[in-house]
Amino acid sequence: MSLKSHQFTCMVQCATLLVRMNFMATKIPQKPAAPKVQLPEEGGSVVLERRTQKTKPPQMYQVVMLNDDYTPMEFVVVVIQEFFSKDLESATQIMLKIHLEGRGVCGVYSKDVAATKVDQVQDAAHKAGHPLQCVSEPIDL
Ligand code: TYC
Repeated sequence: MSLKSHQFTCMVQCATLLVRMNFMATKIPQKPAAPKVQLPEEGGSVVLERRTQKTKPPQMYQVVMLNDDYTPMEFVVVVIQEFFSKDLESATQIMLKIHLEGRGVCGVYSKDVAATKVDQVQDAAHKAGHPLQCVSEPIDL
């Protein structure tokens, strides 16, 4: 049985791949060497040394609901249940805290989600004719 040239090429490529895979699997991973700082006298421009990038967790935002004298307690409880996924008991506790202390945290989210929650609450309150207000505030992690 004679091998056609493309069959032979294919076999060589396959073997090369296997050798490379074996090499990659057995080689101990090493940190790439940091590039050297090039001084102005040598090349005329300064190249900064590469730093390992540290990724920070994203800034989170708490959605705070504010008390007022007019919005009915029942409406606030429904809003907290609806938009902040709380059960009746937790929603009632949050509403009472707001009523007694002036403000209360309904949930913690990423910036965009927190902004959406604020919009949803304001929209529902406006449509129902209540002055209920809520704001989003960045929190320290
Ligand atoms: N203070 C309101 C009342 O007595 C109830 C209320 C609670 C309003 C929480 C707003 O975010 C609020 N009807």
